[in-house]
Amino acid sequence: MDGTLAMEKITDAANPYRAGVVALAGPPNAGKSSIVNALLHEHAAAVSSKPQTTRNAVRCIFTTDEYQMVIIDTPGTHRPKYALGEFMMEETGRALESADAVCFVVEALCERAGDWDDIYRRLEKIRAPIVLAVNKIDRLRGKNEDVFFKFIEPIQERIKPAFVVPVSALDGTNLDLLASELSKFLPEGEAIYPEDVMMDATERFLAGEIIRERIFEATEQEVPHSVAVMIEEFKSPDEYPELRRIEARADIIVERPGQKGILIGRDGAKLKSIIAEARRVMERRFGYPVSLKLWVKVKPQWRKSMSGIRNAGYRRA
Ligand SMILES: Nc1nc2c(ncn2[C@@H]2O[C@H](COP(=O)(O)OP(=O)(O)OP(=O)(O)O)[C@@H](O)[C@H]2O)c(=O)[nH]1
Ligand SMILES: [Mg+2]
Repeated sequence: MDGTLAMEKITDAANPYRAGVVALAGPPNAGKSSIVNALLHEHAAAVSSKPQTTRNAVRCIFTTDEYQMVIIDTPGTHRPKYALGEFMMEETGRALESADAVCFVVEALCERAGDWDDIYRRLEKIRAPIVLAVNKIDRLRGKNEDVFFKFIEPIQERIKPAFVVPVSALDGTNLDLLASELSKFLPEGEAIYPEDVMMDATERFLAGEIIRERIFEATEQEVPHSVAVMIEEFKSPDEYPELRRIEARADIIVERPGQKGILIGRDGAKLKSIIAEARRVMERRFGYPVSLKLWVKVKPQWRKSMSGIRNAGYRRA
């Protein structure tokens, strides 16, 4: 018998493959989606400088030779004001319940850390182990380490994390360490998804997220939060080989005529630049030229009622 082969088998038995679910949770704007994207080396989840960018629990898949981690990127935990916020918090709640481990992501030295009581109460109900990821540490360069330890002390006391990792989604600091610490909590088992699958989401959904992300970055105050994107048509050459490009058409829903005016801009300039940006991102993501048509429609108070949010595409997957 070949000695090397026998050795490999023994090693495999000692390090069985692991597969399971990690939920990434935390306050809005902490950088959860950015961490997912940095881990996957792909612009998978929507990211913006505005809080409450993520609205659905999005399953992303990180596969290595040793484990497959299904990372659920969740909407940032906040006290909902409207039906849309309630939907978002249900998404986060279900993700937390289904997780083998929770990665609690906070922004280093965040000034709102005193307001996280609701989040702590949620985490206290969870049985899964918690890893604390303190993100944006690139901003701490040159600062005294004591500031960092003073910041994390009350968080540690409250959630009793199994491990604390200072990370930066921006420059990649400690992301490997974070993934390997989280992987230790995954149960033994076969991979759930094929190894080349990076997200459990349709291209149609991703297209909507890309457009919404561009709108979040291009608008201010209430406007981004009042926007929903509904993909009305999405035809890809993968499905329609006679096409040479992706043909997508979407409605942008806003709550007030004034918001429609802002999104369209003078002579349509704002909408044109949103279309150009979204096309650029979609072309890179999907690997085809993209024709994109957007219409802005007003649906008063859509995010304030269950029927409103359902009609805007927010329903339980
Ligand atoms: N300096 C710095 N900025 C970061 C880092 N990670 C994320 N950001 C920025 O923080 C902002 C929020 O990032 P997101 O990834 O959208 O945050 P999120 O936690 O997913 O937010 P919600 O989806 O709203 O809950 C964006 O402007 C990011 O570019 C980091 O490590 N360093
Ligand atoms: Mg997010």
